[in-house]
Amino acid sequence: MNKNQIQEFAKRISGTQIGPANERVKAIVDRILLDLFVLIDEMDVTPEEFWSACSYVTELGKSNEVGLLVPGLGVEHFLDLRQDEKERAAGMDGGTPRTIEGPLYVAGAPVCQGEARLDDDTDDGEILFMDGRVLDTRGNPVAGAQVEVWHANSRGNYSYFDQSQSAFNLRRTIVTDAEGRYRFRSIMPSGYSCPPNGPTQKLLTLLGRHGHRPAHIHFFVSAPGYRTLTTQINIKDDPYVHDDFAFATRDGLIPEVEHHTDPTALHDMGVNRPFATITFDFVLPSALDGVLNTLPERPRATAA
Ligand code: MBD
Ligand code: FE
Repeated sequence: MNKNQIQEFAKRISGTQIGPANERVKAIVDRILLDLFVLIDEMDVTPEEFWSACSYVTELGKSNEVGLLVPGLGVEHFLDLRQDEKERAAGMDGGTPRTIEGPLYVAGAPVCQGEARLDDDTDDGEILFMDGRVLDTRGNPVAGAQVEVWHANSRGNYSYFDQSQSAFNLRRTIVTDAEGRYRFRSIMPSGYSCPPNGPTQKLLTLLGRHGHRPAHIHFFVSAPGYRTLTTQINIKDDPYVHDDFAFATRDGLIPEVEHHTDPTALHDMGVNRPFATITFDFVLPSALDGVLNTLPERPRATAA
């Protein structure tokens, strides 16, 4: 088709307004339609292809997998890259790298002072002790910071979404002590994989891609006067650590993991089987005008 003809029709749709519009929504929808028309025309999308895409979007929504396809197509990481750039432009620097939240956070986890046990003692995965500090960009401890942590079990499943787990299993909010320290006992997570029969994996397969994430642990780290950090650490030995379907692995987010089997070490930690340790400090930049210092609003599950 002639480009002008496409533009004329897009303009006609935009011009059917009979009352006040939300100008932002209107501008975005106008642009999406124009780009869609051009794409359909240039790629000669057939009606069958078009309607199968509509069914796909319907299925994606019905399966509640929109929040899974978004990271799978790299869009959530793209939002991170833009946020990084905005912060750089505003003069915010330093701090632990951010990486995507993903779709599996649940608000309302128990709040613990300084330390917590995350697992409910039903998972026989490797015992994990993780500790560290929350620091400002000059290396001073941040006392009273909230470290919200959530991760999968040894089968790669998250409590709440996996109804077979107890409420808030592997989810806690830990408040740092006077030295900015947090620590927890848990079990080593396994990597997550997209539901094999769901719409996200269906599209990934059509793209010749896998739907696996390396084992990882999520965090929101916040304190008054600091920019809230959304991040994850990745488990170093995981085969997918540099092949994440969600593109969330970043330099600086792959700490060393030490595995301990020595009987004295087991005794000292009060455990009866081998365990792993990870130490990781979170560095928070000070809040700064002109950037988003809080979590972006998005729909999130909440449990009591
Ligand atoms: C996850 O655990 C996750 O963190 C992301 C981003 C997507 C799917 C599952
Ligand atoms: Fe995750």
